[in-house]
Amino acid sequence: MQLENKQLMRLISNSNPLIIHHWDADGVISATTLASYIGQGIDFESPPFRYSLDKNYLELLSLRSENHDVVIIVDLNLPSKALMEISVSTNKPVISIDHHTTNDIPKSLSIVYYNPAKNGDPEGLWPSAAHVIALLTGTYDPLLISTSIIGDLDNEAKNNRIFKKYMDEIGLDPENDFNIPKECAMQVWGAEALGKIDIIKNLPTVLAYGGIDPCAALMRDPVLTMLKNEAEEELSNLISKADAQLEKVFDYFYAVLINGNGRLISKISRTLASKYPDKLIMIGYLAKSTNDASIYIRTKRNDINFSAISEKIKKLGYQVGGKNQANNNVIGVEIKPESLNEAYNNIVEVIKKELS
Ligand SMILES: [Mn+2]
Repeated sequence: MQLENKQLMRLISNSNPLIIHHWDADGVISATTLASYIGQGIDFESPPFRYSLDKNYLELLSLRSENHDVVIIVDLNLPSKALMEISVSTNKPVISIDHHTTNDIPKSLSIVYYNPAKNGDPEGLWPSAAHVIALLTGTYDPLLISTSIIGDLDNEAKNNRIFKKYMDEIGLDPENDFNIPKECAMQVWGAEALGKIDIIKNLPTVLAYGGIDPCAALMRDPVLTMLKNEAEEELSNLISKADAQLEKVFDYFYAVLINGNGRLISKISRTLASKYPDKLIMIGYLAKSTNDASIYIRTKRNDINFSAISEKIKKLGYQVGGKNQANNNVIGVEIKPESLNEAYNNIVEVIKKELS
């Protein structure tokens, strides 16, 4: 079910939700922004770095949602099947607020779906889910929303006009003061990179109800700082390694398969796609800390039919997500760790075919 903004806000303002958020900076800030608007007493949950929810997690959600009247899911880009499963197992209506490109729109009456970017976002008008929520609620911390945009876009945020607008609002220069929200985003990123879901889940409570400037709170947290430093060190090693092992598959299509401890594939793929703006980069990666395997396909080129590639990978039965923005085209595929090699080879073939 898709509601108008006003109807949606009437529903949300009077609700007492369990908020399930993505485990990245945008997800944490989306949950924080929504909670600050609704008020006290909200509980937060974030799935352990998985988009497919198993029976145990659905049971946990059912317990966690007992004292709530609705489940609100932010920035998670869950398949409609997973949204249905949550609604069925919690016996609660589900609201999903998102900004990812998708054609998997839930049809059920028990699910309210709000996603202004579902058909794509070529102009970058919906750079973060937290921005979508800020527009809905009208109350937000502009530094936090700037942080959410950097969380999703990284350095590309500098060219995003929505990001510039928020920086403007606090009197910060989008270029010269970029590091202020960037550092803030990196504090969340460290915990995400090292698979610390319990720390991540606790952040919206601290940020929404902690009573001090939220970015200052993130910067001051010594555990977050330690995790960030550790993750940054591993990241720079892995980027060099991936770069050195990157192999030409076909024309401008390059790929590499590597592994490491941290959940670092997104930043590795982003760095290499920026370093080689005229190439299509595919990275297969196993993160040992959470035993997650994934494949990221990324390019700054805008002349490749990414939705066609994405559809073909889906047809092979893989869990596919992604974004199609100008200069930020990405497909993320979740793989069972034991099938990473096989999936890597299959997807290389799909892309090769599509490009030739
Ligand atoms: Mn996001």
